[in-house]
Parts: sequence; C-alpha cells; structure tokens
Amino acid sequence: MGGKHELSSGGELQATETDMKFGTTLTAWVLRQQSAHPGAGGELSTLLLHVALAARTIAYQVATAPLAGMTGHAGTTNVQGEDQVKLDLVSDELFCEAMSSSGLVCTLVSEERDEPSHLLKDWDNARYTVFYDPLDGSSNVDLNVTVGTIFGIYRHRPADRGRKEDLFRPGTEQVAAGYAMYGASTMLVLVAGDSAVQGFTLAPGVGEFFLTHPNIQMPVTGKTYSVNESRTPHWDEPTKALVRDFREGRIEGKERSARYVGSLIADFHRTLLKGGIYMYPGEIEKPAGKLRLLYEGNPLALIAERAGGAAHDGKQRILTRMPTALHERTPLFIGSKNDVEAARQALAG
Ligand code: P6P
Repeated sequence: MGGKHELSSGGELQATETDMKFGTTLTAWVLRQQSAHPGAGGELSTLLLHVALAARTIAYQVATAPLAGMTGHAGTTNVQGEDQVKLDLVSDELFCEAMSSSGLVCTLVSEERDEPSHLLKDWDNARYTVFYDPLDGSSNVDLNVTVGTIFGIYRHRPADRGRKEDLFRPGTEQVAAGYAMYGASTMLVLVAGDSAVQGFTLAPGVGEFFLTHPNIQMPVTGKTYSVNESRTPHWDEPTKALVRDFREGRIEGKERSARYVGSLIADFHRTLLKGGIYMYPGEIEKPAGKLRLLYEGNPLALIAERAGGAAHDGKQRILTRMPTALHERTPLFIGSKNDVEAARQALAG
C-alpha cells in the first residue's frame, strides 16, 4: 500500500485515495514462493499463514492489554524460573491454538512450557515441529516497549516421535524462521525455504500483512553496539576488552553508539536494518549466558545469516550448535558480518 500525500486546505497531510495502491500481501508472497518450488505441496504456506494469524491475534492482545486489565504478573513462573506476565500465558495459548488449527504441527516447544506439547493423535499427519518464544521481552510490555514472538520451524522426520532426542536438531535444519514484532507497527520478518529475509507490515483495520521490507540485507558493519554493560563485572577479560573496543571505536575504526532496549526483538530488528552487533555474552558464573538457543538464538541466527550477517556463540556458529536440552542457553553475538567476526576473533583466545 502506498500513496502520495498532499496538503489539504486545512494544512494536514492526507493520502489521496486515487493514489492508494496495494502492494504484495503475505498471502500472495507465500503462494508465489510456493509456486516457484514445483515440489511444494502448500503445507509450509499454510503453516506460515497460521503464524501470521497468531501474530495478528497476539498483536491485538498486546495493544489492548491496558484496556482489558491484562497487564501485570500472572503469579506463575516458567521453566526458566522467570515470573510470567499475563500476556506471556495469553500469547503462548494463542500461538499454540494457531499451530494446532493448521493441523500440520505435531510438536511444539515453547519458552513458557516445561515439556513439549504434542498436538496430533497420530504421527501420519505430522509435518512440522515448531519452537517458539511467544512474547520475548514481555517484562517490558507494561512499559509499552516493543516486544515480539520468535519462531523456528523444522520439517517432521518420519521416525520422529516427539522424543527429546528427536527435537535436538541444529538450526541449519530450520525450513522457516522469523519473528513478529509488536512495536510502532506490527511486523512479521521471516525466511521460508531458500528465500531472502522478507519484512511485512500489518495494515490495521485491513488485517493483512503487506510486503514493506523486501529482501532485507544487513550492512556489513554498523554504528551501534548493543549490550547490557551493567553486566561488565560478570564478564571474563576477553569479553570486557571486546565491549571496551566497541565502545571506544577500535572495531573497524568506527566510532560507535550504544543502543540497548533490553528487548531482544527491538535490539535485533534495529541491528538487522542498520547493521552493528547485539551481544549477550556468557558470564563467569553463567558461561551459557541468558538467551535460549532453540527459540531465540536459532531463529534469529537464520534471519541474520540469510540477510548477509552472522551469529556466533563465541566458540562456534550458532546454527551448527547441537542442542542437548530443550531450554538450553547460549551466549549470542549477532549482527553485521564484520562486527561478529571481530567478536569471534576477540573471544577465540
Ligand atoms: P537483561 C528479555 O527478558 C530478554 O530475554 C531479551 O528480550 C532481552 O534482550 C534480554 O532478556 C535482556 O536481558 O539481562 O539485559 O535485562
């Protein structure tokens, strides 16, 4: 959608109706992507449209929470030991419902649930396993800070029966991944199959996602570095030196700006569009860091790499990590290729 704006007699900007043109909808893009792959049966297309359904319903809940008394804590904690806000539970349920209604998902792994959820009675119709964080950054949602839903999709393998060992797969095996972002606008940023990174924006009232950021490419370096520097006392010396080098403009000889929202989707999306690096390093007492590999690190790593960036844990490429636990954590250095490489070299010892 787009259109020229003209000053009306009252001086306010308004779009001229005749100039309003519709762009590519998510539905049209998904079907076009499918038709470009003759072997595709339309199942991944169907699943992605159910992800979009989940995003629309969660966006509505996030936007209306203060009006509906849905802010604040739920009085429960998740497997991570984190206090859950009401919207964590609502978003988790909505995403699960949308996946279930697709009829294609056999197993779900959620940040908010200790164990996997098995949705199908028989494995014959199993097509996909989905890992997701229903509302990342939710501790910020009552402050009206941008939050998001992160998802990674794997094709079901015939022998898989939803056992833990069936779920421990490297991120390179994701057939689609991305995130919904509930911010100034609601966006869906994703890759499907071998596609480039595509960004869609929800047209409120119309209820359709439109392609507004086609073929996103991440700059090879960027101005911002994004890390919670209050954690400095908990880092080892190489990590302290790395962050100091970014702060003091010694990486790529570039003067940097610090930007840290404290909501992963907000910090990552800025890095995707503008370049730079987001870091959540491991710590002396917590060498695995805070972020989770399966439903935070892997989906965003696939987006970053497909956009020409990189994602590393300080020792290896995030996407090649072989998980050994559903909710395992990972240090995360993600963003522009050159900036992540600088981090890799600094931490390689
Ligand atoms: P810290 C939110 O809780 C989250 O998981 C990410 O969204 C965010 O990037 C990170 O934790 C913030 O953690 O320790 O800096 O508050």
